[in-house]
Amino acid sequence: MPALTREEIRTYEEDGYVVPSYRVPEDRMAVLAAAAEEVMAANPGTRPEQLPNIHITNGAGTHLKGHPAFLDIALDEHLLDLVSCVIGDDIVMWGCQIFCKPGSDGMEVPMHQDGQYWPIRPLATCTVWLAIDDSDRENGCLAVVPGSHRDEVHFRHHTRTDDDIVLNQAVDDPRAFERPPAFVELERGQLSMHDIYLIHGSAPNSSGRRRAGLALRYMPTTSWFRRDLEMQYGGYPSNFADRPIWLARGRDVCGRNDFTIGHTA
Ligand SMILES: O=C(O)CCC(=O)C(=O)O
Repeated sequence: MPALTREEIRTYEEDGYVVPSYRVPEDRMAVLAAAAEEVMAANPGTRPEQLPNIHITNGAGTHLKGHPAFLDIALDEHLLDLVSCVIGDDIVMWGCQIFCKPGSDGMEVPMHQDGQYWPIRPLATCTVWLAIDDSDRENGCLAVVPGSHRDEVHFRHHTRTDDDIVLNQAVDDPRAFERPPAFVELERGQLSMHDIYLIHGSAPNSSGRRRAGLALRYMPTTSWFRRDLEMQYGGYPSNFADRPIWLARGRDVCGRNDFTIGHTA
């Protein structure tokens, strides 16, 4: 059973992220890579860095066409074993997004924190970021500020107006950058896990090589996915009202999460 070692759990708690030794097997990665190609081809009007909800195939809560391979990996028992080491055994899977930066023109993701536009109370989520392509500094791998999650605060963000960014919110509080960023270089099939309060982002893709990754979002069921909250994501309002969420493991501890909405075609 792959699960995090005690050392890996300590790293996650202290730094806000960890790269576990576990890798998703190559046969599984080949299926995901092919599914990613299909999703990008099926959604030609959307930048490949901006493909949320691609695990949803019935259209509920999303305007994009998804693929069932992403729901399979999002509910994969090996990944849930890893996630349970940091958020416990009662787990909601609520999101799955491709961030694919094409070679040469892949866009920057400004350094940011996610919690400000997610309708989860209390705020809690572990993101698993799975490398579909090798991901390194040249092609714009994930960058994180280690330890920036520790006080569970949201640092000041400002709105950027450039066209070629994935998200228009950027942290601009100098205290947030007291520690230098770490670059999370991964080979295809490797993954990182990070906390909801961690500052993270990524540079544009300056290489000729594509950099595709899959972000999978998990919250403990002690939190409530608040469908009634209208959030602002990247500058535009996001409606989470119809979004299906999955009880991936255990039971709904807070007793307020709705696992029926969005699950019918
Ligand atoms: O893939 C990236 O470069 C950014 C990912 C990200 O912002 C996230 O997982 O929340």
